[in-house]
Amino acid sequence: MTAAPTIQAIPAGAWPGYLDCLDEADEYAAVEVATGLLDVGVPAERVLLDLVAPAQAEVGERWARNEWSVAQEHAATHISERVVAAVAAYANPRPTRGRIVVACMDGEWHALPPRLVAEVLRLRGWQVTFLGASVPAAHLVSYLHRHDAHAVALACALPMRLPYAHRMVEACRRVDVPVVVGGRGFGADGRWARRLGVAWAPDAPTAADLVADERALRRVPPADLAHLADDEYAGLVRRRGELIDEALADLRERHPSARDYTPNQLDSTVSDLGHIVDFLAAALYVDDGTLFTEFVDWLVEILTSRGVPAPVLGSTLEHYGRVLRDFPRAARFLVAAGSSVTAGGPGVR
Ligand code: B12
Repeated sequence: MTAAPTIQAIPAGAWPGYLDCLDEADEYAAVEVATGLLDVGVPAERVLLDLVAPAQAEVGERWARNEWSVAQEHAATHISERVVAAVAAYANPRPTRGRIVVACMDGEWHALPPRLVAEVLRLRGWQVTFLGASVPAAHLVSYLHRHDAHAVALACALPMRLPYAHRMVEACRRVDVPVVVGGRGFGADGRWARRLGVAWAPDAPTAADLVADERALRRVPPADLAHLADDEYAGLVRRRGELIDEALADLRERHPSARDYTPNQLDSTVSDLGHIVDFLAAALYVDDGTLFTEFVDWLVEILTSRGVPAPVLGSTLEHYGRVLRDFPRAARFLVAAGSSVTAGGPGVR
């Protein structure tokens, strides 16, 4: 008897075909591409990590370039969720190891990345409980009290959620369950996880290796947050609403066209002004101005692709700098990010 052929990697042709399925919102064809790969022997883990994950990153790029609407992004993400479910059902592994609880930080709605991690852990024999998006810390802890978990894997896709991430990590520690974190929110090299004193994995396979080594999971240097004693983070968070209102008034004053914004434009503007405060607060929390500059560079690209000129953002950063002059760290971060805007930012053409 000859064994079925086993292809270890995704064939080059599968990728554009799969993206076309997402583009055309054809969930049946997308599921067929994925299960077709499983049929020819591609391991389920490869389908999840080398097909679904990079396709989602491409979805994000298309949205960022304003080529795809929010609706197209939502449709594509829904299809990816269907594909993940189909791959999981096809592989159908039985647990042989302890329980890992996988959850998103409070306020974090990017549930698909940790879902991929959850499925990889499952494929490697763990019994996984996936709690999904935005899990409040208190609820996570009471869940951990009731279920004996070997470890918790916490996801954060947006750096602005890092202060919440820290609270959740601390809450898990109080019930003595080791934690591994992951997702784009911790920085490409995980440097903000190190600042928060928690084990970090860049990807699902590394997370799987880490949870299998409980000592490594617990052997992490403690959090390094002495800078929080200056109260800048807490002060900024307390003034969040007032800061956004004032920044909007300043914007209307300096750029009269902003007075005629449609309700949708106004919504996006208020949301952007809030994100500026939230990312600045997160940068203060981990005491790293590059967190804020990276966010501002990203925002310049988003706004430019939607026809909003970068100087509008520059003047808002100057405004925040003026009203936050008693916050020396914040003022420094704002100046650094402002110079990046003036210089054109890395992605601005
Ligand atoms: C789909 C999507 C959404 C969906 C999420 C739905 C869902 N069910 O997940 C929705 C519509 C909710 C959404 C909302 C928003 N999103 Co969004 N989203 C995305 C998108 C396109 C795909 C996410 C994804 O599935 N990625 C695929 C995974 C596999 O990639 P990954 O993160 O690299 O994951 C790997 C590792 O990081 C690691 N990992 C990931 N998580 C974890 C967890 C653990 C525990 C471990 C160990 C490892 C680990 O392992 C993974 C596999 O190896 C990304 C683009 C992108 N590049 O990711 C934007 C993106 C993350 N979103 C973005 C933004 C800005 C937002 C919004 C703020 C938009 C808005 N204005 O409202 C909101 C914020 C909502 C919130 N509060 O959480 C930006 C973030 C930019 C930034 N500066 O931080 C991105 C990058 C888009 C872009 N190109 O600009 N989004």
